[in-house]
Amino acid sequence: MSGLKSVVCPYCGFGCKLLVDPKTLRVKPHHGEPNRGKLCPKGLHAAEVVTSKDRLKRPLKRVGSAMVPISWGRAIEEIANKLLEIRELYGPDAVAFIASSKVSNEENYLLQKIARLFGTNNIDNCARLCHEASVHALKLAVGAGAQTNPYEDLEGFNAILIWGYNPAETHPVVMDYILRAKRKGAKVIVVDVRETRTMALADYKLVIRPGTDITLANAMMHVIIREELYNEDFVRSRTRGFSEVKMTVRKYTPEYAERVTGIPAETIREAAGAFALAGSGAIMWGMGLTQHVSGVENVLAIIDLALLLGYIGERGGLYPMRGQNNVQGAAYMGALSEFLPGYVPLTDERFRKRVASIWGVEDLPTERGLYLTELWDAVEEGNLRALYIVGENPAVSEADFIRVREALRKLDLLVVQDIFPTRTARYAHYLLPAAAFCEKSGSYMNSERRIQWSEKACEPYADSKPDWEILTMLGRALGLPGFNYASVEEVTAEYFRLFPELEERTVEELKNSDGIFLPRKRLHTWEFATPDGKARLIAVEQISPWETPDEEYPFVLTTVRLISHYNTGEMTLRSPSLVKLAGEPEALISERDAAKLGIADGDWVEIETRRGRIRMRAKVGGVPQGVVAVPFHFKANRLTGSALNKAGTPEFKYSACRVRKVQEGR
Ligand SMILES: Nc1nc2c(c(=O)[nH]1)N[C@H]1C(S)=C(S)[C@@H](COP(=O)(O)OP(=O)(O)OC[C@H]3O[C@@H](n4cnc5c(=O)[nH]c(N)nc54)[C@H](O)[C@@H]3O)O[C@H]1N2
Ligand SMILES: Nc1nc2c(c(=O)[nH]1)N[C@H]1C(S)=C(S)[C@@H](COP(=O)(O)OP(=O)(O)OC[C@H]3O[C@@H](n4cnc5c(=O)[nH]c(N)nc54)[C@H](O)[C@@H]3O)O[C@H]1N2
Ligand code: SF4
Ligand SMILES: [Mo]
Repeated sequence: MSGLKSVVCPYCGFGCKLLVDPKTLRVKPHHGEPNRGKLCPKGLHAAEVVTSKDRLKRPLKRVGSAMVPISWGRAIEEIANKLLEIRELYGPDAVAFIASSKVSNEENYLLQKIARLFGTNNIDNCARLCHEASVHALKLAVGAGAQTNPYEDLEGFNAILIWGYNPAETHPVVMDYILRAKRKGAKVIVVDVRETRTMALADYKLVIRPGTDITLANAMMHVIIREELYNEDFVRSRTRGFSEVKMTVRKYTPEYAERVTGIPAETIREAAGAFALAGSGAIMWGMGLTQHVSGVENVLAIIDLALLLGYIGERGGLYPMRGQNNVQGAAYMGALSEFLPGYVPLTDERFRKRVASIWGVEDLPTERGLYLTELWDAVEEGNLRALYIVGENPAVSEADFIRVREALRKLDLLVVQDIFPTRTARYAHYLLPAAAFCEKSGSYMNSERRIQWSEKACEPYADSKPDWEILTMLGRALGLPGFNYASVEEVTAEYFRLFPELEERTVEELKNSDGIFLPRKRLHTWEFATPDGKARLIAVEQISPWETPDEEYPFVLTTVRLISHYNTGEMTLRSPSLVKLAGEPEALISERDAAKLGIADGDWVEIETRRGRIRMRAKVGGVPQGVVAVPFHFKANRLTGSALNKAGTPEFKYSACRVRKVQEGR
């Protein structure tokens, strides 16, 4: 044996496995599934995060304005006492927990167990900022809130429609699957508000005006129904709601859609025809659809498109490509304020009581908890007094973050458990150092719902501890039943008991496999997960963004991702190789707008919204007139607005802004 440890990549939800040398921490790609010998730069340089000298070394406690060392035992005891005191005074819902889609299934499982045994459903994770609109739409339409097919199926489909999603930057390794499909003749259609790197390989490039996606989807369905290209058998036998959709899309002619979306009517006809005639196809989508006030409806529209064509099971798949390395696992483990583990509704009495009995109590709270994005108003209103955050950086990742920072400052108790002193940690009363990804073992679930075991490759840094150990101590200090775990495997075995598909499986089996799909590899092949087994075609109309451009703020601002930066940058900005690769951030502006404002490549510009302003260098080209795109990784959320969609996700992808040339960056 090589002695290399098989570790799940700590970055994106594609879920590559890294082979880590325990002595040098050097990384090589795993040659099996899912990454097949490939890694992107982030995975390749992941060890630089572990060895960063910025790592948190020991627990710290705020005393006045200073953070002073405190022992683990004292820190946990004081935190538990404070939480109990707040519960005594204000009730359990005055406390909230933010779980982390960066940590293992076991760790997410333990945190939501703590929250619910403590008495609250105030438990959430960054899925709320991300694909929760997809979860809600999928639940409504097909009954299950997750990706339907494995990555391997992508290679067999005749068409791939990529919508508001830029995997060339965000899931680089899935691009290999798309390229292999293309080499076999698959048609690739890309819909985005700008010419992305992903678009470079498209047969059909649809550059759309921000926020007009429903109009495009409806126009494509208009063409497909009109030209009788839809799958009549499938629609009749496996769906309900066709006549309403047919009626709704009648007025969305390609000519009408051209005026709204900016895409030529002929291109819409051709793309719709090509997708429908392919005979099989995947739809892959990302934040370009979900991060709008119309997020749920945007996703419903493209699910309708797939259902009309019968692109389900062997003939197609729905791919809401998940963001963080364990965001899918966090959801399955129940770290969401509206669902129990497995996306089971809180109101499902049978399941809830079963979970309660496994945990040694009678029942669990039934009322929906606060969404992550609702916490800040709750603090302002005096209803939320304490927040326990594991691996999340809301002071940077939440919309209109000035408001969030004010709320963080007002809390009676803020605990931050992270590997780094994050921007959020500046407001913490207690700062707990967590062990990083390869310093602990546990299981993770990637976007295709594959549970993978991640091995420990080295000892925790300084006095840091694995999150599951910290949470076990906390559960015990709070006096909750069952927090006696001596190993992470005991937690794995416990969560296996919650899922009928895993009940018979063992942790050993998981360790010795290329992963286990939960609940199974392909969903909806024969029937949908809805009560009657049929999918719902749900007609949707175009919905306006929350804040539209006007004379004062004439541009549309969108926020996007870059390959070598990751989310709030706490990890990637501490990785010297990635910082070197990344170069300086740039704001994209169209040639015409730049000429009008006298802006040239490399000039400093100031971008301002009703919330705030930031400065950045300009890059001319790549976006249509009227649109400005900035990377989200730095201070973009000084600008964004806090309006939420039905699933609680902010409209990160649409704000009204103005732009001017300035002399310098500060
Ligand atoms: N390198 C890197 N990889 C990452 C991450 C990272 O930060 N860096 N983050 C991870 C996470 S958490 C996530 S959720 C995923 C996200 O992965 P993606 O969804 O691919 O990420 P984004 O760049 O935020 O948005 C995708 C695209 O939406 C487009 N867009 C914006 N507005 C609209 C619109 O109105 N309509 C349409 N059709 N398109 C629009 C943008 O131009 C952008 O190209 O990436 C994951 N992978
Ligand atoms: N404007 C704009 N804003 C956005 C978006 C956008 O597209 N535009 N996208 C949104 C989306 S999709 C997402 S997912 C969010 C992401 O928002 P966040 O989840 O807040 O962002 P990250 O930077 O990924 O933060 C993860 C944190 O986990 C810590 N961490 C890493 N490993 C461990 C570990 O093992 N244990 C512990 N305890 N901590 C660990 C890291 O140090 C880091 O502080 O941002 C959202 N915000
Ligand atoms: S594609 Fe995603 S999982 Fe794979 S190495 Fe890159 S960041 Fe890691
Ligand atoms: Mo995300």
